[in-house]
Amino acid sequence: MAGDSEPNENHVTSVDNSESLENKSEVSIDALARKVQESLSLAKRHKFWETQPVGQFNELGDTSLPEGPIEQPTPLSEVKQEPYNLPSPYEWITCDIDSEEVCAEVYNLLTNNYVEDDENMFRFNYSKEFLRWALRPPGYFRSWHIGVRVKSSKKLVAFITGIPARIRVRDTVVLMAEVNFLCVLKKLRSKRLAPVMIKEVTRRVHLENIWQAAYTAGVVLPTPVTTCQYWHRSLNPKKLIDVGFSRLGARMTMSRTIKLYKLSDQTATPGFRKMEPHDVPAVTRLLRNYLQQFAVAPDFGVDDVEHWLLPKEDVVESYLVESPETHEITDFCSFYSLHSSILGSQNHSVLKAAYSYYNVSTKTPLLQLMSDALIVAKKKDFDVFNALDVMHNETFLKELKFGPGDGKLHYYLYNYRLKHVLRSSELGLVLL
Ligand code: MYA
Repeated sequence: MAGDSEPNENHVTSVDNSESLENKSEVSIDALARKVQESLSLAKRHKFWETQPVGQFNELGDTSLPEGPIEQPTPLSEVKQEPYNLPSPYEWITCDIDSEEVCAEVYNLLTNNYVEDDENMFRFNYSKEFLRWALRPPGYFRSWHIGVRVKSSKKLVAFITGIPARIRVRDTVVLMAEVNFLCVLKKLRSKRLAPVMIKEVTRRVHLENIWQAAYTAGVVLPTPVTTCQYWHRSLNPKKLIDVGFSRLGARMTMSRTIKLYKLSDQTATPGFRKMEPHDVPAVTRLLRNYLQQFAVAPDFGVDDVEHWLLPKEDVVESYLVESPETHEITDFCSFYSLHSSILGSQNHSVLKAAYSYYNVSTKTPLLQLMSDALIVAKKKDFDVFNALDVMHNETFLKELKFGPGDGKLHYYLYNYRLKHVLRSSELGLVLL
């Protein structure tokens, strides 16, 4: 998550060659090599994921395998009707995210236990309104919002969710579950609870006759369809440096850094304005057309655009360009608001981050559109603007002074094989 304003140094581990190997027999070198090989493959074994219908590491590069579902659906009557067994102190619950009380429990679990950066300096802090938005798209299933409680105390200790989505993979639109917010209380980690939770969400997705899923993770699992990198654009460089999110560049002073990241007060594009409800049909047309060019992208209808892209205070922001002459909607940009808790700072507790969502440029150059997005994000008091190198984002990142982050995000499909790993620019899907 943390972004560096200057590139990291490479620390190459070197082998000590001071003692010549010449006198040692080849056998012992062979044995050593085998040992290293074994320990490496042991470290890479995935006891759970090896049992799942996902592309496996040993299949990578095997283009004889067909693209598409790995396993065929089973008749619904054969889907297990009862939940999977949990260790005896725990019980399943279906979370009613509409309930203020349940939403607060989920919020607290995630705020204290969800994703952190590698150095444990920041932790995602999804707001309650964000969670409600993320978990209740058109056609959502309440049964896919799954919690685990301690039977005796009723404390919520784990969570996982799915939401339905139509995702196009090349020419085929596949009904999928987008799985997110997998979280186990810190104290209960490494007890193999996650595989049970994944199996339970899979069972509940199967009960709705859906057999594929999409998800992202910071960890490498069998096997990513693509790997993306986060880029960060400082909006409030002083705060970012104060809290250790970024570092002062070499030969830079604070005042030069502030000047470097300064943005204009006014957006530049004539006709640039906030999206309104009456724009939904035009934005749907624009977005559908645009997403067509990517290998994997959502198949958004008007209801999806209304839900995912109509501005919602402190959750999602969308702007578009309406031609002053023709009143045609020609371009669109959006970002969502996802703050992080700052774990060790005296002066600040929240890092306010805007995340680039879906952007479409047909008339306004993408660079100019995103420059305007930065200006409105700065006005709304965000500290940083984040973007993945998906879609055409690479064309504006460097020029708009984004710096590469140290985190990678891997995208996965469940029960759907792609013949080739995708470049991140071939991906048209942003998961929250
Ligand atoms: S990504 C966000 C994940 N959440 C966090 O990073 C929050 C902080 N971490 C935690 O809460 C825990 O560390 C979690 C693991 C819960 C992540 N995705 O119980 P364990 C595998 C998938 O002993 P714990 C998101 O939400 C791991 O490789 N698998 O481990 C998308 C090992 O399996 P294997 C993961 O640390 C989630 C096993 O779990 C992940 O206590 C998509 C160890 O289990 C991960 N992020 O708990 C889920 N991390 O031995 C898949 C570890 O094989 C959905 N593991 O290596 C699949 C589609 C399902 C629907 C299908 C429908 C058709």
